[in-house]
Amino acid sequence: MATSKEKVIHVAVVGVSGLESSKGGQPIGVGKSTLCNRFMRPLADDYKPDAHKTVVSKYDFKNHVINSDHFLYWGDVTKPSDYGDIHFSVIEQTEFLDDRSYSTLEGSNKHPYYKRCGALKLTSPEKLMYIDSYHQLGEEEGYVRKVLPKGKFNVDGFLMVFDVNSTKQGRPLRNQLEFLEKVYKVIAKTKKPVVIVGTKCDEPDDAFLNEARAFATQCNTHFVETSAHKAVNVDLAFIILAQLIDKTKGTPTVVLYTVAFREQKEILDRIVDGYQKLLDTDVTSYHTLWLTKSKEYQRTNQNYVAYVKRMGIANAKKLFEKRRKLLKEELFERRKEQFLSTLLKCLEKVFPDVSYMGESWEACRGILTEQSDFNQWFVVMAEEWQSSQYLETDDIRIPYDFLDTNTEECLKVFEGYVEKFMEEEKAGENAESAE
Ligand SMILES: Nc1nc2c(ncn2[C@@H]2O[C@H](COP(=O)(O)OP(=O)(O)OP(=O)(O)O)[C@@H](O)[C@H]2O)c(=O)[nH]1
Ligand SMILES: [Mg+2]
Repeated sequence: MATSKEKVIHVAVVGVSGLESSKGGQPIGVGKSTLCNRFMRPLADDYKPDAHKTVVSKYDFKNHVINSDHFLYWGDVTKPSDYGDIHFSVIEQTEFLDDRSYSTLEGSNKHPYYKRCGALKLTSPEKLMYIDSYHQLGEEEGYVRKVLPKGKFNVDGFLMVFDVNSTKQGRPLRNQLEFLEKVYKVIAKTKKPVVIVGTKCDEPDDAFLNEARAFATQCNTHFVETSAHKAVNVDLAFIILAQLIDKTKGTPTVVLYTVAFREQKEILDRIVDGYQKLLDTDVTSYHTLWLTKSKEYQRTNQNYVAYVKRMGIANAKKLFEKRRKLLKEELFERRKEQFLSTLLKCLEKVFPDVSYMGESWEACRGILTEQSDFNQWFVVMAEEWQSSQYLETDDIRIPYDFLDTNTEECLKVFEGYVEKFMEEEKAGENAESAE
């Protein structure tokens, strides 16, 4: 949080929206909200890429979050940089459409959207910080209530979004370019710095990318390739703008997407590796419970905390459950081998001569149950052997129901024993006749 003396950089994020979005293609947003979302609330569990709809009801449009304006107040955030902390306050210029008529809703500012994008002094008394549109609009309760300070926002600079992904939007490049050129003319008059931000660079279209670069050159400014989905270069775009606004914050240095992506990936790989190692060493029984462990890790383990930050709690749980499943499978396998080995020993001991074993495995089973030393080889349990605590003991006696659930393997042991016995007997006879 900035103190009253520290400078706050007020950023307006602009780009195609509303009716412009649907020109010549599907009305899919260019990524303004996701860029803001990743920047303001970067944690994996706070990143909601598909929860920022701008087609709303007249009723929701009046909600304090939208407040009948075509801009959203995303709140304030402090980011570290090589030149110290930088404080940001961010708004997104957008255009809300009526969910019935698909026409632009009538807001407080009556200018066309491209002109509104260049507005420097925004006012909206009691406007609330926006988080997401799915639940916040209907039920503000449960959401942090932060009011736009004094109901005013004075823009220091602009991030102009250029969507470089063509496949999903189906919107011709020309339409986006024409719109941005119109916006740029308005912004240029304000004399405020602007940075062109390539969005969705994780799925770029080369023609769009080249055009976006050329457009930035034409605007005589920097072009930053970002991906909100992959959390690449998002902070950098805002920091470069801050450096253009406040010269004490250093010289802007653009980092290529490929370089930034590689760095991110290396960090992510280390984080995933750290959490996996934690699970491998710390979770040694499949009875370990996620609820207990996740609470403990949250308090005490940096690897876990870092993993949840980047990958989210659901993925952390998924890896944890995968580890438990593996442990369970390994234990089953180990115990199965032990029981089959006990079965072989049992057959050798109880039937030194196979002619007493019965004609079939089924018959042999019957005979085994009648043996006086049955309990030396078998254990009868109330619950199924797979769900039994018995699996985690050192007892290598065979759970009796194991013979039912693993008939095939038991049959193999039985047949193998008979075969070996016959072979040995034959070998003995041959040796005798040779003498
Ligand atoms: N591949 C990819 N898709 C993205 C990225 N960021 C956003 N999208 C997708 O683009 C769509 C629109 O994103 P928004 O951020 O809502 O777009 P917007 O510019 O705010 O849209 P409006 O405010 O309605 O004009 C969503 O379906 C996102 O999932 C990204 O980094 N990579
Ligand atoms: Mg939006």
